[in-house]
Amino acid sequence: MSIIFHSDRHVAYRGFNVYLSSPDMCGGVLTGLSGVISSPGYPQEYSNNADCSWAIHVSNTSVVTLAFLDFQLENNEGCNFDFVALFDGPTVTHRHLGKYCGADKPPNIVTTSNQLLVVFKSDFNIGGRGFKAYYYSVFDLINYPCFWCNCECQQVLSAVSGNFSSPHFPSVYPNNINCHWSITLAAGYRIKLFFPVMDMEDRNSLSDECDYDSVAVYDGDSQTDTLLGRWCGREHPPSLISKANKLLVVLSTDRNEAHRGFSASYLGVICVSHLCLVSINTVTPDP
Ligand SMILES: [Ca+2]
Ligand SMILES: [Ca+2]
Repeated sequence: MSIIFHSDRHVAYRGFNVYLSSPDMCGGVLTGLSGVISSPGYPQEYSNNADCSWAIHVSNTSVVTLAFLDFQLENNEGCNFDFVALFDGPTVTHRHLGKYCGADKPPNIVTTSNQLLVVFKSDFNIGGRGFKAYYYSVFDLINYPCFWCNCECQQVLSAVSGNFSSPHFPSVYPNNINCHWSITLAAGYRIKLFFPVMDMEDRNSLSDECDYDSVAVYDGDSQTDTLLGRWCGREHPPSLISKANKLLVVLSTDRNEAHRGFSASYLGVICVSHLCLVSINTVTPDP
């Protein structure tokens, strides 16, 4: 069936709306965060010679879980007559996740990518109630470990000296992360920060900016405070001194190309005029 709609150069009306509700309609492309699919006519018996494909496509940073709520198809060994087949990607050439028939509900399926193909076929006779399943997208924590929750890299540091580094350092850092290290010392301290290692993706050669991956340092506890600098590539930041007792370090990475990252060390110092001394834990700073 095809529907062709033409309009000319002038005079327009509201148009029309078509509902495709034939019980034999099946398949489609689903891009919502979750959704329901069922065999044609469900819960009535599905038609013979059905051939339906649902391509489920969720966001790039997610994987798809499919759970069956009901399942009753003609049964035979090998599921050659009527079946539901699942593929770990958009086409039947992708990895086969299973082929099911009969009355046993298939197990829940989780893809390794953000796409799942569900194929339902029936042969020329003997049917069943069919199936109903729902899918939902689940955050892909394997490829995007820190994207959602900043789980590995949301740190508040309050010891008078310390070290920190990009996630997984000295192995490569993850893509798509946004990490914050917030150093807050007692009032009266200032913070001296230096980076023994800096190995990030290079600057964008067109803009000459650190557009891809970067380490930024702010002179305070938020990104609205003065930016002391933003670095990438193998540029070594100079050692930095905060104007007060707080510093914020932000690591951002884009979706591809990762390097070893950085390691950083900081010390609380007490400054009198231009002279800054490294403090010892037992010394109480003079505000
Ligand atoms: Ca059949
Ligand atoms: Ca990158």
